Amino acid sequence: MTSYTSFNQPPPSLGNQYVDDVALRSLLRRILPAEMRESIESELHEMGELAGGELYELSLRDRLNEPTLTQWSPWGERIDKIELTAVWKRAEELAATRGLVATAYDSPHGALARIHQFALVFLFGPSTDTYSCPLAMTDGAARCLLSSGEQELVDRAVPRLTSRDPEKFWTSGQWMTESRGGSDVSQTETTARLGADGKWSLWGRKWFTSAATSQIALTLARPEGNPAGSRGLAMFYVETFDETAQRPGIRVNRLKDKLGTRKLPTAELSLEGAPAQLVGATSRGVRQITPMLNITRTWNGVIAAATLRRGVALATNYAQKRHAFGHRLADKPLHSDTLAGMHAEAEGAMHFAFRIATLLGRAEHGDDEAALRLRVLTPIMKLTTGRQAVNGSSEALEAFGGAGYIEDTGLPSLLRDAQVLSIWEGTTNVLALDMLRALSQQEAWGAVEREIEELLATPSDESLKEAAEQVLSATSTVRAWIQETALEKPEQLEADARRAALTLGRSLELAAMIGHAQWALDTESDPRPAAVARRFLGHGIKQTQSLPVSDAKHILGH
Ligand code: MFK
Repeated sequence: MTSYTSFNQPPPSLGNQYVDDVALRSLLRRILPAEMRESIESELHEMGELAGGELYELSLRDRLNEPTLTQWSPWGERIDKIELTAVWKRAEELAATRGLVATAYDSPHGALARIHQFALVFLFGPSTDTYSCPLAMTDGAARCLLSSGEQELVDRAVPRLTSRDPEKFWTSGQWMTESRGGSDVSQTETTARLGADGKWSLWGRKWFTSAATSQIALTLARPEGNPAGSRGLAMFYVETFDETAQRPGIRVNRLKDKLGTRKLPTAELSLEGAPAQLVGATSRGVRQITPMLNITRTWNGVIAAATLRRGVALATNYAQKRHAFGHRLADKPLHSDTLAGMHAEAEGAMHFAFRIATLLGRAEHGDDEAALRLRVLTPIMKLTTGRQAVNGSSEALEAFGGAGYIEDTGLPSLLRDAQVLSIWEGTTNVLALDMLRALSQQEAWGAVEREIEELLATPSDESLKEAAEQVLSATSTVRAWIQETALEKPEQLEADARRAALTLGRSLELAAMIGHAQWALDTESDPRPAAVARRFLGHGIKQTQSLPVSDAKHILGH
């Protein structure tokens, strides 16, 4: 008689996500002073335990639950109530008590506070069904308000945005996207009206508002009478609930039906006289909101790296259990080769994201050189890691064969959730163009070159020396190309922007890996990071530099 229970596949499991992550721990040993590392070690350990244990298990159990919007009470009152999922409720509480935002603002570790914070985020993110989204915006809003110098608003909101008390903690939305706007924010149609009482109200429609349960939002609107275009926009602060817990002048029209991030309530809103406070001047609001964009883009990169790490952790664990063709998958050369490649991509992304976190911390503590570097490097990091997360998550699913395609393994959400990382906060192409704008500023190339020099240091290992030469060659080729083409063929330059950005992004990742690998060899006699860097180089850092615009036109029949 056939037994239907004779064969079953072993599911992947996760251990403590801090303890198991040799790459993260190696990085932290290099970039944090020993005393600081020891002082935060127990926090990281506890977060690693939550991420691999309670939160991961809860997210699997709660897989089918999604947020719901109830627009009307049974008695005909418009209520627009959004009910969150179990993981989000738990994540909200933990985010406050564990200081996922607060650590960046109240840590005693100065410029290194950002590393402390993002190490926690890196562990927390992949087990919390994209709760990183409201936290990223909250961090961005705190930074943006602090930069604005609007003391009354700072006093009112920042202590809540950075609170460790779940009862006081507020999150923020970032309402930028409109149906005509999208990436082109200059087409924003929402207007701001100044009443006779000297108070502003907002009128219009916001098309994608992530985490629509947030207590405040920063948004863009055009003060009545201002000219068209992005310079005619101003930035506003909105409190989304009044003292009776109603949404003042804000209607939630529906929650988006998205490919992924389905636990994240992303709403379409109508603003029908929503009370708002102007932040800064009555124009140039895009510039005013950029501190928020730069923080959320940094979070995006850290989460992209963490997503890659989660795929690698699950696939590596599974390969140790699953037998096929008479062997464990982990002992099959081709599968091991694929896994090693996934580790290399994940670690490249991690090094780049944490490097941006390092520079962010320095810039926030008055280092102008770090700020100069960040202006060019943040979009490059965001777009490079975003693409890696999509490709790497696809690879992670494939490492499970058919099981990776089955919903109740919980695996497909890795890929679906990763896809947003190259879309929101500026698509790959929008950020590549932003990089070109940043690189056109005087001093920008100098900043990139000084960054690469600092990352590479002076490798003495032969293979790392060779890799460093490839980094220098790739970046100087891109520089020469951009500078020549900008003058002679601007249309061609625009068409090549993504390729140039990805070459720079991968070169910067490799540079960071080389510097780290040499340190690991010298101080810990650890050859692993050098092997990882060589593997990453083996995947290639240079994109084809230029493909003729004329060919693209022929192909598209223009
Ligand atoms: C897991 C992590 C989760 C993350 C949270 C996700 C939440 C999701 C919420 C969203 O998705 S919100 C929507 C996000 N939308 C975007 O990111 C818009 C994408 N478009 C761009 O980024 C455009 O480049 C941009 C709208 C900024 C272009 O604006 P403009 O006004 O058409 O162009 P311009 O002239 O380049 O920029 C205006 C000013 O800002 C200029 O300064 P000046 O006025 O002094 O000349 C720029 O130099 C400055 N600027 C632009 N980008 C900057 C910046 N300054 C610093 N940093 C930047 N990144």
